[in-house]
Parts: sequence; structure tokens; C-alpha cells
Amino acid sequence: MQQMMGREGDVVLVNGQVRPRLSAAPGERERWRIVNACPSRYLRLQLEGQQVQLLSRDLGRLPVPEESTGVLLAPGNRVELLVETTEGSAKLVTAPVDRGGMNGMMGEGRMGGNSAGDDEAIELLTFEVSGDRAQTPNPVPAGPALRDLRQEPVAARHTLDFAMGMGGGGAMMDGAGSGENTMMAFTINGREFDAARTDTAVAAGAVQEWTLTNSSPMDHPVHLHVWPMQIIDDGDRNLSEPRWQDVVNVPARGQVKVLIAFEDFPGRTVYHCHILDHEDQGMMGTVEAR
Ligand SMILES: [Cu+2]
Repeated sequence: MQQMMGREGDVVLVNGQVRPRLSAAPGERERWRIVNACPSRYLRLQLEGQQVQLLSRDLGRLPVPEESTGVLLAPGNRVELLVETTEGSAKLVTAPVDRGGMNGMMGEGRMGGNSAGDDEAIELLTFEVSGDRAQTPNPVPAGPALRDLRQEPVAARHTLDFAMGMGGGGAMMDGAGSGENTMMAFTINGREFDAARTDTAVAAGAVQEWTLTNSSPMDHPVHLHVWPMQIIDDGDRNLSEPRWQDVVNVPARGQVKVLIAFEDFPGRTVYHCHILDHEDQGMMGTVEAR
């Protein structure tokens, strides 16, 4: 069951340590580079009592840092935060994230506790700010504007559907009510991963629009190797500003739209769910730019 939801484990480490303690002087500006290297756990980071801005998301810095009270990281996502320190003791916590679950997939009433994730915030580290006040740092300079692929012609469109169903080569599970073991399949467009098969062929150098749909009851964070994705619709709305990521969360029963410029690298690579248990159970496909 845990393998199908994506195993989260019981302990979250920060740089290999359990709840480490960091220290700083008041009035400093620090840059925190963060990667969610958890195999399945989503993080919603909050650092109470400190002034936090989002400087960059996944692959590059934003033109202007954004005020931030909490930042959501699916597995594989990265951020850079600017932390302007205030005297006191603060805790970095990860708040609960609802990423769906197996409800509705197994019949009724048999499985207890079958949604993923914790119900309570988890403390990740303690941040102690004390001592002499640091010199006020200079303002953060603006960064370059981000490329916007919406101003470029779209050569082709594809839809990838991320799904879960019975009958695959994934984890063994007890079939609801039947007493027999069945296999759960994790698929993209109905197929489990086959390294020998090319699933999506694209023209090298061209821009494509991909619609990533999720017909399962769990979120899937989708990662494309090599080429970054510009998110144009995150499932809730069309985005007005250019937003670039290399992992994008596709909500349960939802969809997102991305633009991709298949530049710089002709060849073959993969896309996959970044919940590694899902990837290992088949939720991965191949793409070739030629
Ligand atoms: Cu997944």
C-alpha cells in the first residue's frame, strides 16, 4: 500500500541531520538553496518570524524576488530563498500537503488511512538569530527577464495522461474483497515504461505544447529530463508571468499545460513521475528529439 502511495518514511533529514540548528546575526540576508530530495514526500516550507522571499524556482532566478509565506516543493523541485534575519528563535517546518490517495480505487471500507502524507506540521530545523546586528545589505538587483515561449510558434501538441489502474507489473496488493493478489499499473497514455520503445518523437529545435493530464486520485509531479518546461496553465488558472520549472505537479483528476523548446540536445531521454515509487512501477516514458 505504501509503495503505491509513494513511501514517505518517518524522518525528514536536512543535510543528513535530524532537526539541525543554524545560527545567524540579526539583519543579515542569506540565500538558502533548497532541493526536495525526498523520494515521495511533498514539502510546504514555512519559516515563521523571519522575512522570506522567493528568489528562484527550479532552474533560474526570478526577475524580482517574490514575497513568500510558504513554498510548496514536490519531489525534485528546487527553490532559492532570501532570508532577512530577525532576532529570535525560528523553526523551519513543513506543513501537511494533501496529494490525494488511494480512496475510490480499492472498493469501500477495506483500507484505513489510505491517503498519503502526514496530518501535522513537521519541524525540520531551528534557526537561532542573535548577536550584534549586521550591516543592512544592499537592495537585491533585478534579474534578466524570463523567456516567454507564448510569443513563439507552437510546432505540435501532445497529451500525456498519467493513470493508475489494475493489471500492471507494479506492487503486489490484495484485491479488494477478492482475496486474490492483483497488480497496480502506473502508466502514461496507458503504457508502462519500456526503455526500448520511443513514446514521443519531437522535432529538434521546435516548441511544443504538452497537456499533462492526471486521471488518477493522487497527484503526480512530472519531470522532463534535459528541457525545462514553461508552465502556462497550472491547473487552476492561466499564468500571466513566465514560469519555468523542471518538475511540475499535476493535481489528482486535474491537468496542466506546458510549453517546451526542444533545443540544444538532439537525442533520447525520459519523462517520469518524480514520486520514485511510481516511476519504478512504470510511470515513465521516453522522448526523442531528432
Ligand atoms: Cu506519481
